[in-house]
Amino acid sequence: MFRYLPIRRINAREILDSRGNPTLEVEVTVGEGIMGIDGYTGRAMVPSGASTGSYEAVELRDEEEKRYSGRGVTKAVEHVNTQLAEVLVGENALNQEYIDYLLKDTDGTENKHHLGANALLGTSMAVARAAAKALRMPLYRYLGGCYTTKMPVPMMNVVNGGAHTDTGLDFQEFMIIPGKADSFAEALRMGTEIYHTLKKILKEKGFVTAVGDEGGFAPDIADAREVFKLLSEAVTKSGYRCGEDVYFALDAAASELYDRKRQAYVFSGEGKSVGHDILRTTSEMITYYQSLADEFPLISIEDGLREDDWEGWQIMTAKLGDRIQLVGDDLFVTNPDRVKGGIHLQVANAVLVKLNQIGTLTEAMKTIRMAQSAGYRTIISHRSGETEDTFIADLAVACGAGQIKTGAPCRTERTSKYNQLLRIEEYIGCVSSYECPFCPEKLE
Ligand code: 2PG
Ligand code: MG
Repeated sequence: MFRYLPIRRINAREILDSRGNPTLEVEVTVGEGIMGIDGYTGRAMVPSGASTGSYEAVELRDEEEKRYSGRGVTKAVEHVNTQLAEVLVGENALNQEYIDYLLKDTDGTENKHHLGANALLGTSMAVARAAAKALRMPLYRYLGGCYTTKMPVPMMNVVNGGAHTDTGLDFQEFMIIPGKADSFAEALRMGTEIYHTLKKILKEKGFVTAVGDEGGFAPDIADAREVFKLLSEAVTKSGYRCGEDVYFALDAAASELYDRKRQAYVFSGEGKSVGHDILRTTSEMITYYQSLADEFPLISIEDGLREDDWEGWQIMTAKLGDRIQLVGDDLFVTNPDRVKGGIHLQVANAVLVKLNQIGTLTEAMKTIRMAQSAGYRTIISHRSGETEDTFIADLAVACGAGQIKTGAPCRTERTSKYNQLLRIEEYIGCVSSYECPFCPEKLE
């Protein structure tokens, strides 16, 4: 239909994310006047993390204390509306890789601190959306092509801790994976039923059922073992089998637990019952994970060790890698160079992909392809600060990621992604596939 779809206008504004913090929304209009069309506008919103990795691309904040306690993004908005618009207007929106090259080049820094990764990402995503719209294609189809049929397995974060709550739970995320299902829709139903059963159980036991940043419950429980016991009960009471129908995953977010001075991972929540912090060394962490995986169907651990401990990660991968999915989040920060290093060192066996960690769609795609061709699994992920934007749902299908992490089936910024996946599965129809990488029949 088009070979040249010129970008005509770019407009960014400051909006709010799910935590009530400012973030960017970018609108890109393409094609106006070409072949007599009115133009198509694509819109994208940028998410924001709380437990951010040190090597992530820089999220530009205004740092003006009087406004939103310094968290405003008017400078990033200004960068989109001036410098980036100047470079991109007139360029071909169908050439996403070149658009992203221009974004990177205009920023000119390795970690995108000049214009802000938030400014770059909002623009990059909005260009893709506008192009898809002009071609009258769903985003997943535009990004992935005509053979995109693989639905992701959801990792549903049903108990929140760490930096996402104020409770004493040291680990950040306890997830359920409804693996044994025939479709994404069925998996989502299973996970949601378990979520509701868990709420009942928590209530019966006298815990609060308030939720954390990602929609998971935030009970006042400090011991990971206790959480897994509750999850097991919720799975069974919902009529499913632990370790056959449903699996568990953990995001330890270990960089947040590590104390350089004490050279150990500090479990202060768990330590409350004994009156002092519980400290764990790298090898104690590995043994701890091993024992949790022996007791529960824990098949995926994210950021089990801190982001700089490549050696520790090597040991952990050698010890646990053949039975547990070891996911690098803060470790890899969606950065192709770090992933390349990890593959070389045989560290981890899965990559968490967060668009705003790297700042452009093309670089994230490069990371995904690199991981997949090295046999690493890929998980497309939300951030703890999200918006109603559903881009990652389409992306997960487009690149055949296999898994998606987008919170509990609660809070609209989380359910919007699940709902978009329901739509996509319906559009794809009977040729869509849902494959759980953890179910025994799927293991080689
Ligand atoms: C994580 C994420 C998302 P945040 O650590 O994986 O769940 O949290 O966005 O706060 O980094
Ligand atoms: Mg993480």
